[in-house]
Amino acid sequence: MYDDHAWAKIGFKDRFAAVFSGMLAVYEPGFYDFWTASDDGSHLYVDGVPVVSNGGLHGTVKKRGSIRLTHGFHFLMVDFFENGGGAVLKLSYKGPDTDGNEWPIDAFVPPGFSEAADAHWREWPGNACRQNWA
Ligand SMILES: [Ca+2]
Repeated sequence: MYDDHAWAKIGFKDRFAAVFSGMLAVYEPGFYDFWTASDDGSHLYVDGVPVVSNGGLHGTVKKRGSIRLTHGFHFLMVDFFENGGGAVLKLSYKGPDTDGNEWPIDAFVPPGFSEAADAHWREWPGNACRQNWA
């Protein structure tokens, strides 16, 4: 989960875009719900399929999408942009693996936010990119 504080900590304030990707392990196959809650817009793709469409300029809005997943690893990618004011990005999911509960997806966040983890994160190509909006 990234809020204003977390974004600022990695040097992102206003007017930037970021892309995060990672793998989600699915044990029980079936239908899974995914959510993004974001300020401003975001989109979530699972195995390249658009699942959550939460684009546009807005305060924190939470949107859901569903997809059927097989047992195994699935590739998640979320794009996000922030164009002023607050900045929030939260991901969550629910399905057979979560016993019907909505669980946060925080695997994209480096554990501990230590200086070393922050430095490693910044140097990891493709995980976060900065864009100048002239
Ligand atoms: Ca905003």
